[in-house]
Amino acid sequence: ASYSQKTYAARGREHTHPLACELFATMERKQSNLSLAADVTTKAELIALADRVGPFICVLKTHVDIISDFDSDLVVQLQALAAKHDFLIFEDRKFADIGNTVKLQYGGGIYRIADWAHITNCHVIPGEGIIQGLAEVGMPKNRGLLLLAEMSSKGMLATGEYTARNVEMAVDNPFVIGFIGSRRFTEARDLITMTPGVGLHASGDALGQQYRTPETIVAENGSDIIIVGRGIYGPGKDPVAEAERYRAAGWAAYERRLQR
Ligand code: 5IU
Repeated sequence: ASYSQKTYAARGREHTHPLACELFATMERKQSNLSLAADVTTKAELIALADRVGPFICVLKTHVDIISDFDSDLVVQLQALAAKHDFLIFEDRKFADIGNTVKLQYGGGIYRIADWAHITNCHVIPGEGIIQGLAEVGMPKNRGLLLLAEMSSKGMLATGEYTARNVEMAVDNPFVIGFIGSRRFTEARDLITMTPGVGLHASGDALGQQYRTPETIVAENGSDIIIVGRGIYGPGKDPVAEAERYRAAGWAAYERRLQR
């Protein structure tokens, strides 16, 4: 059977990457395939949002370089919230340089991403060396990498042959746990797809974002995790109510997929 026809629980039991096992187990425990894209710009806002929405998500997706008052205490607090609410942390760093440089960016600098982010991601524009460089830092720490096989924005250039090369590189490298993209890409091994650009509220924004529903993404396309940002915390929203609504919608779409 296709991996998209299997339960998250079964995939977690059978997976060869310990981080993927942990992620699937979390999803099953919380009945959640929802990731929050927390694009807020202060430490206090990020901590407050993660604490309120934490109970409903399997993954907290961060952009630490947009936090105006970032410090190492933020990371300590995020890790405590990850333990309290049972979620993983995904720093959406989108590395894109040569292997040697990304090693330095991932392991060091102000952010020391590899020390706290369970998951990060990269573009494969530089070729396979980027994955090798990140793996040298991340593998010993039991981290996992997603390749940016597609993007959600209008006119994005990651299509066709480029997407196919992402899939080949992912299949070949044990540090890679999956993709950012809109669908399930391969049955060669159990790679996880996470999809941004998910919304029940709008069709897009003024800067090229495009939204599709959890039903399309999870039930029809076979993606595993929906990533939702402004649909949860945007202007006038109640983040707790919206997080529960998206959790329920994502999980219902997963249950419909199992019955297809
Ligand atoms: N994001 C995308 N599209 C992509 C990738 C990442 O939207 O292709 I790769 C990020 C940007 C933002 C979040 O952090 O996902 C989506 O937020 P909204 O749900 O608020 O649009």
